[in-house]
Amino acid sequence: MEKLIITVALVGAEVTRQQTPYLPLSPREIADEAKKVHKAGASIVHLHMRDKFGNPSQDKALFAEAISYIQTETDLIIQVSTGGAVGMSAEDRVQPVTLAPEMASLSTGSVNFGDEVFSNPSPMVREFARTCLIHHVKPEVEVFEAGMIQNALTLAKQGLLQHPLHFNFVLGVPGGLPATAKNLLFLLDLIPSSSTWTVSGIGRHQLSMNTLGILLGGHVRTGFEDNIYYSKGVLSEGNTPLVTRLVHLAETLDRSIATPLEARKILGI
Ligand code: KMH
Ligand code: ZN
Repeated sequence: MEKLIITVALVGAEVTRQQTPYLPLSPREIADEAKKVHKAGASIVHLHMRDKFGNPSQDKALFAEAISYIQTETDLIIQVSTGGAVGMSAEDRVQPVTLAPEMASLSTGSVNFGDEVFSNPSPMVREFARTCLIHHVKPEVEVFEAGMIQNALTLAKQGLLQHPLHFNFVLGVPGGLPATAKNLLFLLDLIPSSSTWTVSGIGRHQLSMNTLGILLGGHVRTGFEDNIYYSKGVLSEGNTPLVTRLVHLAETLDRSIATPLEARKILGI
């Protein structure tokens, strides 16, 4: 099997300091957290930003500040979010892509998201994909529901996504596809064989989905965006313990860990 790429979604858009005091918020705090997970074995950081009140923000200046620290202090692959938070405008969401990071997330369909709707109409997704192409940014296709794979294949046919595609299966969002082994295997059957893939599990499903990713030859995403607990009722004291546990688990299961340089080769960046 290929070496394992560990992505860390350091902060997300929904988690609050009330839920965990370990959540990084400012660009400097996010960069410090990135440095720690880099040391622990991560090769990609998935970035969201927060404004000075801790609210989710797609402000390009906040991204630019965090990216500049991370690029100076590590060789991590930076993946900006184009999902932002539910209800943000398309113009806001796409802003960080224009900084030309190496990667950006790209959700290729709409999905219920708790009591809300994470809205991704096709014309908007095409526009985001076009912006990625213009800035030479590799999209990570975020799959919350099976139909989003077909939408990505349609984008590829239209020349808006380039093979080999890279998918992230985000399983266990309330309103989306549940985090089960059967669902993961079903999704794997739908992607082109040239693709790379990673898997994220929400909440208590994070560790089980990551374990399947390691065993099945995929890659894994961990981090506070998806889960703030180390074990039932016990908060993780930062993102790093989640990464360290995955490194041990992967090594126990005979998967070695990709450096950022090796991850770039695997993903064709
Ligand atoms: N915050 C969610 C509504 C992404 O980063 O691309 C969407 C999200 C996906 O986080
Ligand atoms: Zn995200």
